[in-house]
Amino acid sequence: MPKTQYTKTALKEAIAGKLQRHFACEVEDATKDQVYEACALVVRDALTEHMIETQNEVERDGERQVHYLCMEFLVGRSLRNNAYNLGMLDALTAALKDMGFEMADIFEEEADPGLGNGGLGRLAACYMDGMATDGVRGTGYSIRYEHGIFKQKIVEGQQVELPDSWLSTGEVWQIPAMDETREVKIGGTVDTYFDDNGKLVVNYHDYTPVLAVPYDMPISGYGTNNIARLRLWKAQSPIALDMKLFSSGEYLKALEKHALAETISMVLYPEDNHREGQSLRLKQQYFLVSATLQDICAKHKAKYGTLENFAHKHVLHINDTHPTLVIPELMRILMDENDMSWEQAWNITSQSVAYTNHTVMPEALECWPVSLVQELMPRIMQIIYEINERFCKELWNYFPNDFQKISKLAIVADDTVRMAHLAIAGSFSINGVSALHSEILKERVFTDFYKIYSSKFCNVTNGIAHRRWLCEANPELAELIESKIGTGYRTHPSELQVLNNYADDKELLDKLGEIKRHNKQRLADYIKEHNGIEVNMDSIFDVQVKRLHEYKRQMLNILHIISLYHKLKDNPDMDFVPRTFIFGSKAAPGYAVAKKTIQLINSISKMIDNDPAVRDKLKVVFLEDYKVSLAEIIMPAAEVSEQISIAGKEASGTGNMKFMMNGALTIGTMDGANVEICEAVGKENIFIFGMETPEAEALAASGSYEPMVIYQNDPVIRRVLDQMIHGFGDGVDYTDIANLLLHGGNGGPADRYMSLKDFASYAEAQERVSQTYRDQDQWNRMALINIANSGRFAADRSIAEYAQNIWRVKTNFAF
Ligand code: GPW
Repeated sequence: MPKTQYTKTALKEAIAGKLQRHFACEVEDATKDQVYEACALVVRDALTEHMIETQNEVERDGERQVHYLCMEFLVGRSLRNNAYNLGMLDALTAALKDMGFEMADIFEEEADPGLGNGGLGRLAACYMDGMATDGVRGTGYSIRYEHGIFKQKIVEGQQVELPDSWLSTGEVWQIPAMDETREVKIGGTVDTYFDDNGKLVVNYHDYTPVLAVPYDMPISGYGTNNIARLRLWKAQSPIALDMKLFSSGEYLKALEKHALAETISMVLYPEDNHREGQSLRLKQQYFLVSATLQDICAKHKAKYGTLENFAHKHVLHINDTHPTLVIPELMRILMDENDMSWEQAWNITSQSVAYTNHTVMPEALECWPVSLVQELMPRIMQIIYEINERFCKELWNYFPNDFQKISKLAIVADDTVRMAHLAIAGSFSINGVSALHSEILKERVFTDFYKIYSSKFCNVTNGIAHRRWLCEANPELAELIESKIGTGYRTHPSELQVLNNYADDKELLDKLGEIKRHNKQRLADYIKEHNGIEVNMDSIFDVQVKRLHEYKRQMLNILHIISLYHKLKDNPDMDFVPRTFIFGSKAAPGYAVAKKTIQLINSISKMIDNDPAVRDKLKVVFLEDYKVSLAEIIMPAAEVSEQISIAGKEASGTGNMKFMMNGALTIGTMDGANVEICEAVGKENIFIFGMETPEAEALAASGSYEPMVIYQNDPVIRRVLDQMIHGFGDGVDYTDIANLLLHGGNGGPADRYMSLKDFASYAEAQERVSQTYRDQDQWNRMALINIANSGRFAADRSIAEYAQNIWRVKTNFAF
């Protein structure tokens, strides 16, 4: 437990002190942003103290450490989270109240650090929380993007991207460690030879040096002083070198190199589940990997004098293939800088790296042109070639004479480097992120690799930071839970199961309904303020928030909404359970269909809101700029959670877990972690619909799917699509979307993700949702069962599994 106790009086004094010293002002004159900063500084003092203690301990006991590399960490706001974890939230709230401020207003001052796109980045952040809490010695590594994910504005129904600047309020949580600055070499040429003593010599020429400056964010855990450190690298140009070039007259070259260096950490690529193949992105990847490994190796050598025991002391965990260059980069450091043989270096490398795959979408599997890798990191390309050569020889033993198979599995082929193949060849563990996804990896995506390396494959189902997503985001619900089962679930989330005993406790169920209503009201107020739409508090709050992607099938939801609109238009007085459909989603700026889908949602929203015949029963709201802090308002207010991807494509999903934990009921396909949610709550407490994976895959493979036939035979669908062609009264033409569904386009088949095929089953499940909602006792009972069985989706549990089964490090978590 944390040793320090924080009293209101002590905090007031500390905050006043910070205000004086940092802003030269008294509490009475302080603005909200100054108070935020002062609070952050007070909290930070506690964190840095703990971080030093944790670092000293790691240094002292020399136990195996986990290094978690990820191009994204969507950490969310820090002030409330740290205050909660340190056990000072109540005292801080009271202190601020005394000083004349509302805690919630002060939290609002903090910008949401958007250093990620969606699920992948948020997962990494949840895992930092889990590592800190479980007592795992973990460090996260990423890039300190100056601009995170863009800020989304909706202008005339369309997404407009604005740059996001988070550093002004985010900097306070970062402690620079200038003395641990590293240099990364980009580009140039390299020559290698063996000298007279048989020693490998590698010479670099004309490369661009880029400084990697570390900024450390201390990530607190709950009920512990253990800190997980998030090290963010900032790219900087080495000024001194530029000056030399300036004086020798190479003015342009100096400027160019300077600019190149600094752009590396300028912006996060906004594509989710998609590779763009930009050269700057590859530079970012190598920058992250090289700086991180140099850092780890330098410290290791300082302690042990050798890297021979590296694999005993470190795990390099790569979050998807984006940091796969750790494999050749570690080989480079071991061989070129530490005189190891290939064999020794390979043993160490392949015993240090563990890889998590997060997608089966072919367009997201990374491949880099050999020419680009060659140009940007020539020595790394040499090493990859050699890895490939040896790997193909190994494959030959398994598949003798099968040239076709070997070229299919090779790391380098058709002038591209296949990052997933490199990751599999160079790691000791490969895992998927839900039971279903891990099976699909073994059986379909990496079938032949699985034949060779079956023992390397495993599963760790994703988990979420339940303290952030339940205790902090939904304090009223947490209080209710704690009044029944105590606070043990905060560190032993499986204790939530005790709530199953209250499934028939009418008083508790009513209370649950009341709390949901409060949270709905908060969201309704937000919607009123931001969208100018008045929502019906008695309607079902039905939510789909996630990145916009065709495979996630926001389109299926939309088609169904249009069909409900028609139903109501035909029969305005029908007995209809009112529904508010809420969307929140960013589209990659270059993803035209996704952007048009956002526009479509907004066109429908407007049409319905302008129609007095339906607008009290049906409503569509598109919430602008979906992000972590907005999700913290949405999750507690949701009643229906839309998890409707086509089966077999969503690796796991994590929003599904956040909703469930807040008592929303899932309408979903048997995809990703939905399968395990269904197993946890039982089929009677979830609304499952649609094709399952084998059926969906068989139909896609057969090439016999014809959405046109469905259009011709199903009058409901026909009317929906006809309306899409005719438009929604605002002059925007959606024929292109209708065509994509009926005829295909962009090189893809008609209705690639089979929304029409699953439509009838989805509509039927939605009808069950409405009928169930009529019985509020029954609904609340189902909500309770969802909450009670959500404990297994806590990140603490996932981290404990990684620690036990993959990393082989100790954890405090008790299963
Ligand atoms: F393509 N995921 C994501 F695998 O949010 F890299 N962005 C990504 O770029 C990728 C995956 C990548 C998501 C998955 O789509 C989601 O199903 C999963 O729950 C999440 O990663 C965390 O594992």
